[in-house]
Amino acid sequence: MVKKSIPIVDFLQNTKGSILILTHENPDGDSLGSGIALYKFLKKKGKEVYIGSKDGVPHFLDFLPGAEEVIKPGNKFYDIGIVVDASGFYRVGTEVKVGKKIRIDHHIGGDFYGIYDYIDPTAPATAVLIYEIIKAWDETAIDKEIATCIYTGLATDTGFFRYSNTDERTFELAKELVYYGADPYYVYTMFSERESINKMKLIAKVLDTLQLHENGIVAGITIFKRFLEETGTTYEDTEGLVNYPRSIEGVRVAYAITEKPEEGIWKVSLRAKGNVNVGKIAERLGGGGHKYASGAKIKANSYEEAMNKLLSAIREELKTQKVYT
Ligand SMILES: [Mn+2]
Repeated sequence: MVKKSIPIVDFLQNTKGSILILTHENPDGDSLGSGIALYKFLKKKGKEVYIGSKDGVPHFLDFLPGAEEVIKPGNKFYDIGIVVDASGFYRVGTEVKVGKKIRIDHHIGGDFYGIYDYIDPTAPATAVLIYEIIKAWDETAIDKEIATCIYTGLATDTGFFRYSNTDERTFELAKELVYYGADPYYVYTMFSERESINKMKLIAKVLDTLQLHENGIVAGITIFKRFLEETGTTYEDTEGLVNYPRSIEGVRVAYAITEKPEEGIWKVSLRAKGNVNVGKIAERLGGGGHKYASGAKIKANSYEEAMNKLLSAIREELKTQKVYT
């Protein structure tokens, strides 16, 4: 295989500056897996590098080798900031002091910082781009730990190889990562099968809010703040619940709407099944994301107002995309 020429590789090879890698807020497996993999690799290459996450490491990702080295970004200045798996530094969720900004990502659109950005919206996960960067530089540095982090990003962003972004290339990459030491059973059980009883109680409450709209094409759940208080859970435990309405037969668009009074907003997660682009629905609400997974924040004074805004955005976009025909 011919080695790809990637500008960010040259740049990082030649820099002596301090580097802060950043995940997006409420980091998922791809953001943290990608960030930690790059962090570990750059450290091996003798760079002064740090990995930061505003919200730390959630329980379901604390198995990632290197999770304990993740810091909360503070007031310190770093020469270079690299945001991974996010459409811009605004997604870090907190102010950071960095000189040069760089973005490594697979989201469509977003902010651009210059020629060292490495963005490919066709990649199933940002972890794939990290893998390409490492391979273009020195693939002998890939060890079991780095492979596990990259594999976690790839596996979680493809729903463990079930979503529509799963193709031949995804399995080829997974195969290489397993060769380098990633253990699919370990990653799956650590990520998916360490739930708390409290979370199960939260799921019961949330499923009780299930609603169908538009003759069953749209389904969604509501996560009220009081559910978290009543079950002793946190926002972290709401991750992935949107997959329940998505799993209903006939549903093409699924949503989860979460009450966040401390931010004065309702957070919406959207998932598509089949040929609907939910990224466009999120855009109508001022958010963004991918064709099959996206999100937005809705400002509203009541639940009814938030739902009206959400459902009209969905309706308008389903009309535009001719889903009703
Ligand atoms: Mn991702």
